[in-house]
Amino acid sequence: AEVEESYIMIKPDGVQRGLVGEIISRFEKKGFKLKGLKLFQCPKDLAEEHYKDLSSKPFFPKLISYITSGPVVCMAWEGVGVVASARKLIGATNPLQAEPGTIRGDLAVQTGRNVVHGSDSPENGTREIALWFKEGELTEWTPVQTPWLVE
Ligand code: YYY
Ligand code: MG
Repeated sequence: AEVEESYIMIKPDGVQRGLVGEIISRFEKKGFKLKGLKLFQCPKDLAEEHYKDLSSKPFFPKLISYITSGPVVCMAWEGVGVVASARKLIGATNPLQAEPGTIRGDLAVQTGRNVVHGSDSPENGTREIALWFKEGELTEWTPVQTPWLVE
């Protein structure tokens, strides 16, 4: 697998329910590298751009009002195979179908309140990070643990 980046976002329900530390911890413990992190009130136009591929779906208006209903935690994570791995850590879109051990499987009940977003391809990872973060908000650094994670 290649070094990739994924846009991971704790949705307003995750923030309101006090799950920020728990969710960040799962990606930290896995061994990915955090490159950007902020608490952010998402404006409607950004939510619509982020989810533009779903704009024709019947649930789109509810999705936009949910995502803009309170602060979200925006994160950029980097690592070998991070996009697919983060999707596995997050679990299925419908939390009732998500496996135990996944974030949604452990912490959520409904699709419309599924606590976290993760990019679905490396291309979208890069696109979404550019959409949600401004220049200067991302860091370049080498965690001391890197040689103990990657040969
Ligand atoms: O990538 P993922 O978040 O697992 O699902 P998507 O199919 O990209 O849908 C994005 C988002 O839309 C989902 O996390 C909840 C919401 N949604 C919904 O409210 N109802 C659906 N039937 C499908 C998706
Ligand atoms: Mg998606």
